[in-house]
Amino acid sequence: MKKILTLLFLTSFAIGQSQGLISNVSNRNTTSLNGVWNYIIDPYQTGFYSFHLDQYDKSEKPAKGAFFSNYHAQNKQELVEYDFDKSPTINIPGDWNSQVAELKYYEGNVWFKKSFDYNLTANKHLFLYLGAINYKADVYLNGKKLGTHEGGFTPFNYEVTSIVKPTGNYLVIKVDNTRHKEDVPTVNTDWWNYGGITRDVNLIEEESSFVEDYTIQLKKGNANIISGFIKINNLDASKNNISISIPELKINFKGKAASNGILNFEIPAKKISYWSPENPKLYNVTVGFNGKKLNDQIGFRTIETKEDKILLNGKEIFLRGISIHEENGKGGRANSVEDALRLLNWAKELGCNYVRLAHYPHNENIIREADKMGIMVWEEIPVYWTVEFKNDNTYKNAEDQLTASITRDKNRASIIIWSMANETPISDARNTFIRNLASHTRSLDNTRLISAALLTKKETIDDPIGEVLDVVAFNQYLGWYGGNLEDAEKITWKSKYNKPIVVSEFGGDAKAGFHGEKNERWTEEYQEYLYIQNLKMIEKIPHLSGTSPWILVDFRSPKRLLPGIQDGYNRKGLISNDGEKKKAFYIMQDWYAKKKKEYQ
Ligand code: GCB
Repeated sequence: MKKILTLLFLTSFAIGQSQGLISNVSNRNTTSLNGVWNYIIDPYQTGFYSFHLDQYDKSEKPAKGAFFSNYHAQNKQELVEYDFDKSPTINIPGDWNSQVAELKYYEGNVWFKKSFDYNLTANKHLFLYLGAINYKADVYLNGKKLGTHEGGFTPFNYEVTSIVKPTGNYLVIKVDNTRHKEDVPTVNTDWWNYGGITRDVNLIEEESSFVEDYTIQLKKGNANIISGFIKINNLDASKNNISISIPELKINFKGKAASNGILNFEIPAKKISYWSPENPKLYNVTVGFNGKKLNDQIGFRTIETKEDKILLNGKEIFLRGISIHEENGKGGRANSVEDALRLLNWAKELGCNYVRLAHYPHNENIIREADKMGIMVWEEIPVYWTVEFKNDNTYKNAEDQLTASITRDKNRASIIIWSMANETPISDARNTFIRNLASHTRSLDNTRLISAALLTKKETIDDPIGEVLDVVAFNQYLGWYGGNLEDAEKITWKSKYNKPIVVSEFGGDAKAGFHGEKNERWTEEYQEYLYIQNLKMIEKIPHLSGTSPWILVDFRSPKRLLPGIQDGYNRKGLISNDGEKKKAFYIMQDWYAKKKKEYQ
């Protein structure tokens, strides 16, 4: 009987397809699969293709040589040329480059395996949730393919209800971080291509009909209405009772989902204590459905632009920001709450009320911590430099990454800006690509601002994309890639747009502890002088509404090769990767203290 049931399940669930993304995972009933996993380095993809290059997972009965079969020799005579259980181990989450010396520069295929037991209660459903894998993942549970996912910084999930067993499960993931021109990002980036399962792996247990996702935010243009949607996965019409409660606001809303599983709602609210850097108020919000409650901690605030000003809760603000890469200071990817606090506390010390999380969606921990600390966030997708703007698949890939980031983070008050791209060269194809991303973003979330970090020519902001942006941001490197620092005060900027302007990058390299004259490149004094002069120029930029210098901490980049100075690091950090503050840190700190007073 059990066997028949299993078979029925197998046919009634789509295997190999990623389901709708489940949000708010940290507040759900999860079992972590983090920890020690076995890995096999497979540069020739021996576990994926036969010797005549037939892809094993395309055949009905995969060969035992297919690594996802996790096959073990049955007797002393049998030929099997791999064994996960005798292979080395690695910590997950974690990139392979910083954990295994021989993989420091490796770009290619690595297989990972985790064994686990799981007792799934009858009638419950189980999902495998992967926080991020860089770049391409082929995922298999107990030898069955769940799917393939591309994009190194966004989460995805698969239903595994029909596949999981009480004991002896084996989850196998092939990770490939080979760079390709058509990918997002493309082959050329100024950051390390960390490979691996870089974020948390969780099993999520749910009822058969459950709250998959929701938006609970202030309605655009109305600070006294909380609106959004609740999306039920696998709606069971006999249990269609949804509730939203926010006890502190005396909200106790009840409603029903339409037959497509979606409830759209608007709830009037009084006396909301609005979220801001000075008051990072988060409300306990509970979504109830089918006898289960899902909690969240949500802040409410408005963010809008009026002519050339950015208004938070109706009041003009200046974004005192800093750009941040997702690195942990130990030469690897950041992921933990501890990593997030280290970075955000430095930003706070610098006097920031805002961070630009460059150049891809960072882990959810840092966004949640920013929510709690009252730090506003710019979130970006890796449409960086020269992705293939004419390629429809590349567009689809970028749009999917955007959708996943918005789905994951849309209830975080800290996020005020979705960024579409960084330093992309103007062309018709690129303009269309970014316009389409912008309208896609607005269709998913009309409450936040849209921006992109642009390039400029001759101190004039004149990029056709400016038309679709709410905030016009641009990067400039006076005194580093060109221009004379002595001229700083004389330089005047012009903008074609009467919109808020943010200088999303400026800066220069300095090796911490290396001292000299202010005109000696790579010294802390050079960087300090560069900041002093750039700020004199920046202060006069019309419509200026914020800055996010490049960058908080030195970060690894394969493009930065100068021995004794760079040694594989971009040294534009205000802080070294060992945590040492450079002189320029204090210039920026003073300037932000001044700006804070101006906008009080
Ligand atoms: C830029 C890029 C950033 C680089 C930086 C640099 O304009 O946006 O990713 O790391 O310049 O250091 O050159």
